[in-house]
Amino acid sequence: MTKNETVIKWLGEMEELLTPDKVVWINGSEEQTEELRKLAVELGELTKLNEEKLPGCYLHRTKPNDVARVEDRTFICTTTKEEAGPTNNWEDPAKMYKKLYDIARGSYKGRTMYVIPYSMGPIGSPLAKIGIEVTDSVYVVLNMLIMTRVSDKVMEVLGDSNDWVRGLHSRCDIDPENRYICHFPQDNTIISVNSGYGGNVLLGKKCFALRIASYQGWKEGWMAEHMLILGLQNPKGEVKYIAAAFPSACGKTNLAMLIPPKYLRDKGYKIWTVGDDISWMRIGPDGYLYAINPENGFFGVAPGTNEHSNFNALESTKKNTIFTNVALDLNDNTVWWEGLNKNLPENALDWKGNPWDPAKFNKADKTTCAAHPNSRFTAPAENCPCISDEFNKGQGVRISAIVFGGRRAKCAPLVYQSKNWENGVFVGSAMASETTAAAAGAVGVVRRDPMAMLPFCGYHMGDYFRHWLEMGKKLGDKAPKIFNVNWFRTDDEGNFVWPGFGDNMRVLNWIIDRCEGKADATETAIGYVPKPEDIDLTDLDMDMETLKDILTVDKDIWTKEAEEIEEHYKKFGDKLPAELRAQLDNLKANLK
Ligand code: OXD
Ligand code: MN
Repeated sequence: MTKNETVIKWLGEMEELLTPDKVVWINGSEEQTEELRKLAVELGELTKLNEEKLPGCYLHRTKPNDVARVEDRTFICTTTKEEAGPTNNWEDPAKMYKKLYDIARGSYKGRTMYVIPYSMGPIGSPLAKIGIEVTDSVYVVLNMLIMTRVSDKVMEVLGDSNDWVRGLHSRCDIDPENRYICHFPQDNTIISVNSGYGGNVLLGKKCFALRIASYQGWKEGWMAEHMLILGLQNPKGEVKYIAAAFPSACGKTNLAMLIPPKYLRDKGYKIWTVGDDISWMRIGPDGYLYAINPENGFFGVAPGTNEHSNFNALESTKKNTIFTNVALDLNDNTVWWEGLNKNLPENALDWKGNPWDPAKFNKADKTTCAAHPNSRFTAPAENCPCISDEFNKGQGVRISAIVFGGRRAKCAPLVYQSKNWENGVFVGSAMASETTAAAAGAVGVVRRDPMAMLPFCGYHMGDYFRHWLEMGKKLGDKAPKIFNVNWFRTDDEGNFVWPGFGDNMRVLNWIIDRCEGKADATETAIGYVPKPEDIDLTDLDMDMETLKDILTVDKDIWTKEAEEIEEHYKKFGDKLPAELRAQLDNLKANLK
């Protein structure tokens, strides 16, 4: 299938280690894909759904012990522990290879080794990269066929190059005690054993496109970020692009596919989606920052997705989609999840495949849910009604603004602009979100998640901050402007003040106006905050006083915040760039 010596050698080693009965190359053709779907149904890995209502859609259930990413079993295996840094689990590469090979040895016996050559990013794009994943799971193959670009052309583009990422996935016994998701950034290698859950086994996604790619970006002078990419079109038809990073449960997919309020739609405003999770960014020949979404589909959280919260995401799941761990409505062989609609199915199986009793459903008790709270849809990006024309173009979109955000009840204002790139890196490095009642544990606990990359940065975070600063120096005055948003300010009763969802467009418009020098701002201790009159409240049931309130920067709260950032920074020791320490000192001085 290939003349590439490096590929032939590695695949030979994999065959010898895993001892499959046969080897099948995946080529992305509809014919082969259809055969694999049929096989998956025969094997009981997929259930075919109602062909009229959900054409080409299937349901999959994972083992109940295997429903989410496992951060405590995720390792960065660099030569030294120092290189992986204080925020990653580390193990010596030689020791880890031995352990994983011992676990995986012979594990494909009686099974097929599928070889998936895939491109992250449009095939042949100068911003794209190639990977090869071997797996013994048809479910993984079918998901990779949606999430990445798989085709014979990938091997043509690779030629005899050694610049490709090796990925070994073996289901083994889905044993949680022996589950490991390991990265060897210095060898371009990923090994994942004993899991069948997407985030652990679709190796193109978090493992390659973030952990390995962040390391590659550091070495090669580009950036791999946990960011959505959207295009904002104004009534003149001009489109400006924004990349935005949020920790999980802050509505990234919703923002990426936002539908503007009616009065803005009527004027001709529109949002185009380029990506909902990952952004690869490089400096283009003109000196500006360009981004591609390396993925080809959406691996989105199902619960809470409905026609009001995210019409475009829901539409994306109406054909050729694989649902994982949602409920099966036996009445019409379709799927259901909490928050899809108010019609709790009377005759359904829950995500474990057991009969589900809607009478026992209690919103506050996750164990009574029909769908697992982390149940997912794997949907082709091309299904999305607002997918950008640029999505399949390899040159990337020029990023005007980078946006950070998190859930903060009282601290961060609705939106503010950092004073410059260095100050923006400081804002990103201090990013945090508060836990909600929806998750187990105490409510309101602040978790620092720099650039939303805490679980995804493949090297020392101090070096990662340094890399951001270096990129800013290279970009100079062509650098995107950096902003921070907070949709989650609450009133004294704990209710969200800002309506969020489509109305976030009002904030995005201010951001773009700032980038174009069209909007004014007030300088505060933390950065530039909008003048209240510059956030358009047309058709919104909100008065100026309320808006002013969520734009305030409270000095006492921020003084405490600065102390917490100081604590957070201690973790990075002498790898913390002096520029960021100076930014913190500056913030403290501004607050006096
Ligand atoms: C995801 C995540 O699945 O960030 O995208 O956890
Ligand atoms: Mn993500």
